[in-house]
Amino acid sequence: MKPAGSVVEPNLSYRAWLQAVPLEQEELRSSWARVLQTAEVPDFHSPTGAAVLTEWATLCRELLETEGRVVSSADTSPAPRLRLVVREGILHEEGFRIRHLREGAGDVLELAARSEVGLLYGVFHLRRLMTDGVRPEGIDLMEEPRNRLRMINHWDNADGSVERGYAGPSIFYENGNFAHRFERLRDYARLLASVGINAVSINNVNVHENETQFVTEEKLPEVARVAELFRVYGIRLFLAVNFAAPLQIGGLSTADPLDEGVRRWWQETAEVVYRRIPDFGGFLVKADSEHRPGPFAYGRNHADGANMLADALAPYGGLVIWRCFVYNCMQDWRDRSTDRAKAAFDHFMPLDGSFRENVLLQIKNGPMDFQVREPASPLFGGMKRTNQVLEFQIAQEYTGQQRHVCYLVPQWKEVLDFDTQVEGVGSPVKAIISGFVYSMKMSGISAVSNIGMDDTWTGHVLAQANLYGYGRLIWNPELTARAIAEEWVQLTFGSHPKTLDTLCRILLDSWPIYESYTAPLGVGWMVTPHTHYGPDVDGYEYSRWGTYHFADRDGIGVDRTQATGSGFTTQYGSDNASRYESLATCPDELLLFFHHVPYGHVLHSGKTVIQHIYDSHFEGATEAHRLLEEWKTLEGLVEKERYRLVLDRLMEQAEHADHWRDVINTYFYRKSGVLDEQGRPLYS
Ligand code: GCW
Repeated sequence: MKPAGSVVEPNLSYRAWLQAVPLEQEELRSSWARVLQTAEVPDFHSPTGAAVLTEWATLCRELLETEGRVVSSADTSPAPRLRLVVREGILHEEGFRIRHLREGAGDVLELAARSEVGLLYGVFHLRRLMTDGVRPEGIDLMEEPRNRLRMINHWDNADGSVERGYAGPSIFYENGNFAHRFERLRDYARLLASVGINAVSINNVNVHENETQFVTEEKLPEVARVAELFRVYGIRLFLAVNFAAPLQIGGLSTADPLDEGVRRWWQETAEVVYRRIPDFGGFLVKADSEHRPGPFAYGRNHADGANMLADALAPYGGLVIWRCFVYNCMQDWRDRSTDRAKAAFDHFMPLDGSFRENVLLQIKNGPMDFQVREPASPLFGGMKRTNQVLEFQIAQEYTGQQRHVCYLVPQWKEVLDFDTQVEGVGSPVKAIISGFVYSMKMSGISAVSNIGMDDTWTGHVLAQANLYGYGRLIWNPELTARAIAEEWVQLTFGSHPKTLDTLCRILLDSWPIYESYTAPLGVGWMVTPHTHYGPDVDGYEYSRWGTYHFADRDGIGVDRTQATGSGFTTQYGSDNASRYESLATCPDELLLFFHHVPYGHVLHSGKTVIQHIYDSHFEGATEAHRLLEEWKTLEGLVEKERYRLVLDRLMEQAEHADHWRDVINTYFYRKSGVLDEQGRPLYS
């Protein structure tokens, strides 16, 4: 890292984790310069090859402050070099191997892959190794992604807005049209490729009229230009489609998936799309969910709908990613027999095995909706004969909206590591999703994007760690949250030990802190309706959305047990079902997700529920202030621009955490009448 404050570039936050930070240690720098300065290059066959070379030259320039030199593979002089090789036999199509070889007088760093995109991933990996202080001598490593589909879903609208977007307007669109920000799109594709993302859907799953047009002859040339930019970086483009498109733009009188005319319309549409974009990824569909059209209107089921689209795409190798976020959003809060958490399983389990080979069901990580804490969806492990995609949300809709720092990698790891036990102990979600437990034709992970036009991409500089971390984690779910945080800090802010230590602590503590001053013990919600920012304990309590906490003067929580509640617990494999069913074994952090208990109920921690609520909220707010103080110790170590940006956010967070604390504590004091054991103010 350059000495503090010496970097005057205005756009450091825009560069995110691809900074131009020369290696500081002289010895390290010269040993890398030795093997990287000269590159032996094969004949490349696609623009991806050119991107590989650009990235290598960028490494030389930005990390080694030297100009790279290219030689052809026919050059046999014994000078040290980086050898780029495309070779059959490397394990995975997108994997790569990096080896240090001694060849006569010169040493060679060989980067081999089966594809040009594998080489691209390899060059980005070199950047990580260099920044981490690894020396080239002795390197021998192989990397391959554990998940085949590694996707980002944009919820961007053609009018330029982003549903649940917290980082400014869309980078893709404005005023109902494509915005043609090609440079920015290229920079974005590069960021995504640097962490191994290989698929992107570019429009909101709530497909409005303007975006429905994207599959028409008129709009496809624009889509194709975007696809071309992403293609260079190994990223396939998908579109979210409106199930009622045959009605809306096709001039048909029905969208019934079994109607011949409808089937033909989608086939013709697929043909038109693939003529323009031969490697088009496929369609992403939100159907019969939150008022979106779907097959139910015609008395058909999700398999009828998904398979019809799948048949249209199959001739071209296209995929249908069909979302399982289906529930009754017009619930009557008086109706205690309906439980939203059960809905996805109830809808889709009976259809397991009836989907085409090119259909993937996309399942949100939890049964509700991206809350700060939820159990894993029971569909993981439940469905055994259907291709699956796990859906995370990088956008912090319910976790502080990129105004609060909330590093989500630890949360995602808990989901991936959750043992479904469906094939005995040792069937974690990550092994199901990667296709390891039940072989799947295609599977993977996708997540809702957190980027926009903001200079920082993500609104909060520290929220960049979530985008980075998402890519790294789904490439290899065995990486620890700490290791990923360390990589990100070093790439983004340099390797000063104090910066590394402080920022890793801030990141790793942030999710538990956010959890402790917001909705307690897994109960979720308690947010302001519609915006979902800030506390409103009863905001959704008497609404149609199925999101209740049932707090009264005696207790709180949702009874989802088989014995006395909705029976959601039975959707899990047997050991997990009984673990969640019993108060004796249900983990504290999910207690109120599964049980309704009196405020005096004693947790495994030894505290009563009410005292836990008070304590966690006082501690959480104190901790939020501590994050701010920790950041302040980095003044002078982090350059001014990003120091200020993060400082502002953390100040807002600390103040807002106090607000959460007081609203939640006061609410539960008023309901329960129980005083805080420590006599702290409850603002009665
Ligand atoms: O979490 C909810 C969001 C909606 C979103 C929906 C979904 C795109 O509040 O904004 O719509 O989930 O996932 O479809």
